[in-house]
Amino acid sequence: MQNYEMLIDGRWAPAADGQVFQSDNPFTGKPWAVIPRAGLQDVDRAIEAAWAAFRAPAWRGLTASARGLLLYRLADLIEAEADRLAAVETRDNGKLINEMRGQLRYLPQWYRYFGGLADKVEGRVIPIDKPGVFNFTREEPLGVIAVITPWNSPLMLAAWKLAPALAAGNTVVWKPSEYSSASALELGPLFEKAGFPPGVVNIVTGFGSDIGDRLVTHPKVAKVAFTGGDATGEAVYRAAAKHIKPVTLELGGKSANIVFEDCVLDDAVNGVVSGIFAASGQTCIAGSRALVQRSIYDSFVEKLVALSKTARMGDPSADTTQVGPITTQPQYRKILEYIDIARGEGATAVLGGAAATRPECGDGWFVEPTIFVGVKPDMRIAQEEVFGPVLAVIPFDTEDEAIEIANSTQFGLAAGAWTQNIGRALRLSEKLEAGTVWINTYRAVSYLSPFGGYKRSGIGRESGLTAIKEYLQEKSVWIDAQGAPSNPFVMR
Ligand code: TXE
Repeated sequence: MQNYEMLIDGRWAPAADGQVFQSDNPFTGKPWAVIPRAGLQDVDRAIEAAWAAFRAPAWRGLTASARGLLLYRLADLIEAEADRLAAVETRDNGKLINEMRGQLRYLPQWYRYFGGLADKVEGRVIPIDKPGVFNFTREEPLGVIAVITPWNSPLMLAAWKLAPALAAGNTVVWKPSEYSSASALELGPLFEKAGFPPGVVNIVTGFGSDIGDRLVTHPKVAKVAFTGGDATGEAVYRAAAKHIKPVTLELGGKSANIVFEDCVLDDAVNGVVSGIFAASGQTCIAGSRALVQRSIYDSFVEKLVALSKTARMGDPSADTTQVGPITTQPQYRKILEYIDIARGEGATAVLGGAAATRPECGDGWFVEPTIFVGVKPDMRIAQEEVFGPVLAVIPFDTEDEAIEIANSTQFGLAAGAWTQNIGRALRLSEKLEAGTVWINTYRAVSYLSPFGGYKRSGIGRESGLTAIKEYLQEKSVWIDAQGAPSNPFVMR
């Protein structure tokens, strides 16, 4: 068992009341780490530390360029430790080592990109319509940001928030998921090594039910940046509203992967498989609905099943494994429940449809890659996020019908389409109600490109130039250079 401590105000410490919890390895089904279970006292201390650090000259007095440099150093340190951090994530959340290694090797780019952006945040001089008055704007940080992250891509989704928040000059209290806290605690020392002053980044571990509300509602927290489920996101939004706090929310989806008869069939099959079975479907952008044009429906489903059948399940730390375990036991149960719901609604599993009991799955929490046909767009299996390796296949006849079905859920995180017709690609890019539209590709993200949800999939954008605005507020400054007397009883 590995024992961890939390990072509060530059010091490593257990929870004030000594509470801990165990983190399980989803492949062995056994605990491997002991994590501090923070209580309200710990959260308060972390927020106070972040509040003080926000005002202290050691952080506030840094030039934006110097702040950027800290992020660059952090990026280099992460790069040097990427494979080790990836192994920790795989042990803790059961995702494939190949996937976690790829994420960890890529994520320094977020810290570099926003580090570079730190000193390019500029105000404006307004050609104001009042003679003798000078009006300009300042872009200022908000203060303490509560960063709340999930278990599926722990350090990657944290980087999407930490990098712009810190580049903009804020300080942070970060609560990773109770199912994947270890990698956050392994990352902690790198902030110190990079030279971030104590209290600028605090990491508290524990349960959303114990400390989530306090993090969100504490009066000294200026903003909440959250990725997680839509029900929790709604609770966070509601709690933040009590104090009129801004939020960035990324809440998952029910993304459609649309296959037209004019596609390159093998590419589309590959894309649909990658959309739903990579990461065992535990991604916010999972293409969990495949909409397939009726003229190619039978041949497409046949090829889809044939390829999906070949997926190698097993130990996520083996390079050759393609489908790993489900990260949490509640999630495992939820997926199996949805499989029952789909059957109850009249859908038919043409592949999988059960827990995986293959010998190579050991005692892990595995679900067989599952493909449902006979799905109607209004069924729960086609409307609700499962967050597992469960695909709903729905036929359509025309482009308009495909668009209508794709847009018929309350979510709008992403959508994919497979077509050789450029006109159709352009029409889809306009008509699909989703924050990301992929044509002839799927599951591509970059630090350069904005990411976020339409509709119930969330509020705000992460990555790309505009993301830093989520962590800034604009101030308008007026200077009267003329000093002319004016009537105090009317507006100037
Ligand atoms: O997520 P939660 P869970 C979806 C997916 C999954 C479902 C539930 O459908 O089945 O969410 O997963 C913290 N105030 N996604 O229960 O609860 C919690 O401790 C403040 C989609 O694991 O959303 C964790 O740190 N915070 C998703 C974080 O919220 C609270 C990724 C996310 O946990 C809180 C993961 C509260 N009241 C799951 N309650 C995506 N968008 O990628 C909990 N938390």
